[in-house]
Amino acid sequence: MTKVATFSKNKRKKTLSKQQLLSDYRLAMESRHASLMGRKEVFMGKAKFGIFGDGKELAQIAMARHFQDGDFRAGYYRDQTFMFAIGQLTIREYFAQLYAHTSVEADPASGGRLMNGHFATRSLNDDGTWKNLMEMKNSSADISPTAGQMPKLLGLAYASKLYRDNEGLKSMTQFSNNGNEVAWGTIGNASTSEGMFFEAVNAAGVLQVPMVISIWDDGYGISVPNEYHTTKGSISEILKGLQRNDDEKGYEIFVVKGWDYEALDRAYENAARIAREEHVPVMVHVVEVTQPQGHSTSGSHERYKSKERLEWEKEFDCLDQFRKYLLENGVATAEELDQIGQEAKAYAKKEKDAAWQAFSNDIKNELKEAVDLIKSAGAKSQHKQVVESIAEELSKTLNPIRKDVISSVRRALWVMRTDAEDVKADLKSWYEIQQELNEDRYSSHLYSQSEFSSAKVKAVAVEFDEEAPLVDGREVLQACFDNLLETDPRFLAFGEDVGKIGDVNQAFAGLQAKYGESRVTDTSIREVTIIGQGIGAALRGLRPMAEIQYLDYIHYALMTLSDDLASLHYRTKGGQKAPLIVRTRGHRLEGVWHAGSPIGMLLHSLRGMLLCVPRNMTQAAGMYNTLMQSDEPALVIECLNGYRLKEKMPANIGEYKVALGQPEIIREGDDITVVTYGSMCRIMEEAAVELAQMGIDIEIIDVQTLLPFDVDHSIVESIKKTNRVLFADEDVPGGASAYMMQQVVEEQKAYYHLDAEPATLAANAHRPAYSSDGDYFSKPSVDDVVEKVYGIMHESNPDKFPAI
Ligand SMILES: Cc1ncc(C[n+]2csc(CCOP(=O)(O)OP(=O)(O)O)c2C)c(N)n1
Ligand SMILES: [Mg+2]
Repeated sequence: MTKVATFSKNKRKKTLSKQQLLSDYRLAMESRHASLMGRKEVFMGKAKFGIFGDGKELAQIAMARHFQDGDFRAGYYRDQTFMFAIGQLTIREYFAQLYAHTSVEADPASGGRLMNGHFATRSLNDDGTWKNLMEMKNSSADISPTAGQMPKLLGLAYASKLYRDNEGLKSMTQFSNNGNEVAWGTIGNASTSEGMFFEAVNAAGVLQVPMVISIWDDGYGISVPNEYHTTKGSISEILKGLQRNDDEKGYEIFVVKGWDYEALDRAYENAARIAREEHVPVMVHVVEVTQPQGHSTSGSHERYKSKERLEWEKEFDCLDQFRKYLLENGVATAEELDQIGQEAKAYAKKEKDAAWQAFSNDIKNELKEAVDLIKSAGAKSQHKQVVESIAEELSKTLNPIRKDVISSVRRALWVMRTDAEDVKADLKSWYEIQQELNEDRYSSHLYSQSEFSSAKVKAVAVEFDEEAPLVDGREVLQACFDNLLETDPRFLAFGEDVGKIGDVNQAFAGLQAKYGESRVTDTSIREVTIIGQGIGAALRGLRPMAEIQYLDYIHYALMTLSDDLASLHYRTKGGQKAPLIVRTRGHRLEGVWHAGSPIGMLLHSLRGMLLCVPRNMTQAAGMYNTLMQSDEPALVIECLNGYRLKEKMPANIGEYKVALGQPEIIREGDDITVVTYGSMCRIMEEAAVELAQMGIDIEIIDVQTLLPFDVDHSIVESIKKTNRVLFADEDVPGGASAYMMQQVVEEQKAYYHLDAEPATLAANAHRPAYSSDGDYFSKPSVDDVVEKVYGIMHESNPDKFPAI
């Protein structure tokens, strides 16, 4: 049965000290004033958008009281009071983020990159090494999509289970103390309608992990009331079946009112104990929560809430109820509470003003420098008047932002384009310095900039004994994974069918029996939380390999991969990392949902991750070895049709490494460069034999990784020799083949070495029809390649290569 934690008649039962109660009241008031002031800042034009935690203060203070060092939060934009309460956010930092202050000192969560109310602690030192997470209270970095926090919440809790169950991890004391850490989630009532919520909640129940999920139920999701969101209008009501009992494992579920201080404290005390000690997930449905200022600065709630509702919200504002409780129990007098309220307001204002000062001073200084430089350049310019008027106008900007400054400089330089260099030299060099600073402010840390960057991992050549046995490709992977499991206790693999049978293609065959269930593990069918399980575990120092059984099913997880994992390092400006390896298999599958080739979609949505497309299992294993030496998240797409093909077993399976971003020439030729990857490499090799008989000698380049792409610009060197190029893959036309073309023709300037139009060869725009004929008529075949290449040769020399 759902346990309803109630507290009746505002009578004080629990003995929290007067000091504690009043300090809670002060914190709640400070947070409330921060919300009230934040909204005004937006309306005054000092910030772009604001979303605040007013109405949710009391529950968050109760939750924070039971949050310990080493614990992790995964929550959403209402949690400012919680972050203040655990000491991981100051009001000044809160406002710095509202203003988008681009300094990590000012806004430690994101260096001004995230909208306000997106919280994060810094798990990493500046050099990319881990801090001791057991000496701090931790928050994963928030994302905006509703319920997007749920997948990684599961993983954060799962890590505790791993640390508790896996003997090999006991020495990792900077991440865990025997798995006693709780992962605390928060979510809005309306967001519980998302699939990710249900998937994560079910998975946590199955896995029995220490996760406490709080639902801040204010009855609305923007303007839409609960009756439109949830069957029976109550999430705890419909999830009653999760409740554990004497015979079955499950959840503890509490329902508690958001204005009931003591009930909240009791609920969270119990929740923390049950989750921490028993590793049982707990749900705390916090009802009767209000939204004093409505949803966000984008609108007002008077438009959609009834008069009665608004009146009720006024009466049951948690701060007013808390005040009543303190008065009725004689904890403080009205005057004392008024005094605290005034001090809280003054403190919030002081901190807000300091944040604004710090933010605007940085820009004002830049503005002053720019005005002076534009003016002095203008004095010597042939276009004195225009240039000086740009400076004049810039100097008068109200609440200037960086764009005002930089845009004025650029325009001044346009005007002075015909002036001598020395007239504008100082302005130009200042602008160049600013460009570098702005690159760091707005565009750094998409990938690791530390010693652990994959770019720093050097290639180690694969070696074969003379008598190297020919084995199935999957056995090469199996040997690689066996070695990783043996040598690195942080490494673990999970996914659908990965455990008992060792994945559907048996690269993990026998490894669960050898290393145990907590290292090689079956999961239920739930792609997005498989990824979340990996992100959370990686955020806590582990090296998970999360498997998506077939590439086409990655769509379920794409949002989390794109919005959360790929952007993590960037959006925290290097404050967090989740070196998750996502393993999957694709290319050359058959059928509408087994095409295995939406590579452009991945390339375009996963910037921030590495994208590896090995042509065989030997290369794949070398990439896994590289990834395990670095700290960046990666997606590795193995060739589905390659597991049973014969490869030589490497002699140095644990040591060799494939450097990322290094294409390999797999066949040399003089007539045309063919750039491809994955299973198309084999198609190209077959086509090369046919073309050779026609007197055409193709050079085949396997790019090996699409992100990064040919970091040393080696492909253009091949084109300098052949003067022709074809980019080929199994994606849609204009998909990854167009990306490769842009990289080589534009970035590497291959254009200047081409004698023929650069060409692409891709699959048809539709998904492939089923079976071998469907494949033949949908995806590029050997025949298609031969005709495409021959056509290019015909264009350049019709006499030698007459039309077929
Ligand atoms: C996936 C997604 N869809 C829509 C939005 C826009 N949006 C932002 S907040 C919100 C309402 C969320 O309501 P609830 O979960 O109850 O949280 P509350 O804001 O009420 O605390 C919506 C629809 C979003 N952020 N993400
Ligand atoms: Mg809501």
